Amino acid sequence: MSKIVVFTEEGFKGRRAEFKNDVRILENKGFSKVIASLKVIGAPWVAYYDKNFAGKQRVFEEGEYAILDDKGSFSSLRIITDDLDDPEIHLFEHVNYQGRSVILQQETSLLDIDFSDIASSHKVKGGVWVLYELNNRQGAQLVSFPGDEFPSYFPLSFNDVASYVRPLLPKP
Ligand SMILES: [Ca+2]
Repeated sequence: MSKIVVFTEEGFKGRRAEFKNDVRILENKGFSKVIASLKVIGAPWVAYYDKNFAGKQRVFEEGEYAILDDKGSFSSLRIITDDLDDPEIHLFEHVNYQGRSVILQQETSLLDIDFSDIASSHKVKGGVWVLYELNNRQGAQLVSFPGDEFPSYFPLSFNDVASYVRPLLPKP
């Protein structure tokens, strides 16, 4: 059974709660902007700075996270139950799917394909994708789901930022 266990202090200490379904408003559970460590069992989750799956975000795959860079920041939690097979994302140089484009089906450094700090819109044809501000899975993240179409990164404060992308992979 997939779940996330959250704690109000680093090192899995403090108050604790377990969730098996999306939590749109952590405040209602008494855990708004207090999560300091967490454990993920099974399916991956996305944690968001704002309620209702908005604002800055970070993906957590199965594992234990004793210390969080984003300690005390999260306001909502979303479990990823989407089909992770056949990942494919189309990135575009300009907003509204204009300009140069690339089609990606696997983890890619955008520096290697001369597309770093360029993307302004995208369409996800399959899988769940994580876009990163910096190379090698570093910096701010943007998580996008199957069928998502983002015509502009400006509202997301992610324009001409992405340097690295990867699909989440299904468990063997
Ligand atoms: Ca651009």
